[in-house]
Amino acid sequence: AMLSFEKKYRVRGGTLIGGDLFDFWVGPFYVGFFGVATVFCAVMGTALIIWNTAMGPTWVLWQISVNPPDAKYGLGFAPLTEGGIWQWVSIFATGAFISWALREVEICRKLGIGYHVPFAFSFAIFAYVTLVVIRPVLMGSWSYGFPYGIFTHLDWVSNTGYSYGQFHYNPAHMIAITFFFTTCLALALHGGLVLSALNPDRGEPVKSPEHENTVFRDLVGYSIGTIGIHRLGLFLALAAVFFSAVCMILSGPVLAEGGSWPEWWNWWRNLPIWNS
Ligand code: BCL
Ligand code: UQ2
Repeated sequence: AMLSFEKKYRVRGGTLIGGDLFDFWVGPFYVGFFGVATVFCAVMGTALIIWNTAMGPTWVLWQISVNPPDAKYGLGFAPLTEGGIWQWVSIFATGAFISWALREVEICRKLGIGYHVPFAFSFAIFAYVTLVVIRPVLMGSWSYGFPYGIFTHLDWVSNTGYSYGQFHYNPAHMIAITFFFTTCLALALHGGLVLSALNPDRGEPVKSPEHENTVFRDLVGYSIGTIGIHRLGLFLALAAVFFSAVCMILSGPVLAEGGSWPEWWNWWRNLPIWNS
């Protein structure tokens, strides 16, 4: 069913490519050139994963894995059954993610709103591309990409972490984690505050943003404000993902594989202030 406001916002135009050709909806979904591109890439990637699985050794869901090539193939194309499928899945995955972001852009243009949503999603894409393209290219081999499997990607994270000693000592990883946790704090405060104002006792009127401001002014002497909390939330979430990508560029391309994050901190231990 079409919601009452939906019709009003189904306007022509705003497309980046294809003009009017794909400018239509299927049910609630806007299609556009990039809707077609996303579906194409997603179907191709999924078909490749199923094909890879059909060649064995298992259909057990959490053990299925599409693995990157061996290090001996460097940055070249590998034979399909020796990592080539992983390379094509990566290409189609990247194609699907970027198409999805551009479809978001087209929708924003239609509505005449800001590009905050595709801008934010581009950070997630950047983190993915960092892991399977930027870092492998900087390290000289596609073998550094992570495998597409439930258990196998967990094993990759663990193995990769331990090949730099103690990964908790990675400074950008520390910052990323701190931003992730702060994001949760901010959303808990925000969700809690909004619900507390909008769900008064039975018979009581709904409370205003001034009540919301007052809670935090009484509590901590400061309110960031109703727009401010959303700016803060977006910043915290994007910074979390950005520093995650940075932490993986530091692990390998900067601090060579087999290096040690705990030992990296020796510059601090050796500062002349306490080391004389
Ligand atoms: Mg660590 C990474 C936290 C312990 C090794 N680690 C991360 C970061 C995050 C984190 C900061 C992952 C988030 C991220 O980047 O997302 N680690 C973390 C925490 C602890 C921790 C909180 C903890 O102990 C409490 N880590 C350890 C231990 C090491 C370790 C000490 C192992 C022994 N950690 C590593 C390694 C890595 C991390 C190695 C990383 O590679 C990772 C990282 O930084 O990656 C950049 C980024 C988000 C993405 C990449 C997702 C992209 C999504 C794409 C664009 C869209 C997908 C669409 C989807 C397919 C479609 C869905 C279908 C629809 C729903 C229908
Ligand atoms: C706020 C405000 C909101 C909010 C929240 C605050 C009326 C509805 C949660 C309070 C936020 C503060 C004090 C900043 C906290 C800082 C960090 C780093 C978590 O003032 O305005 O709008 O939802």
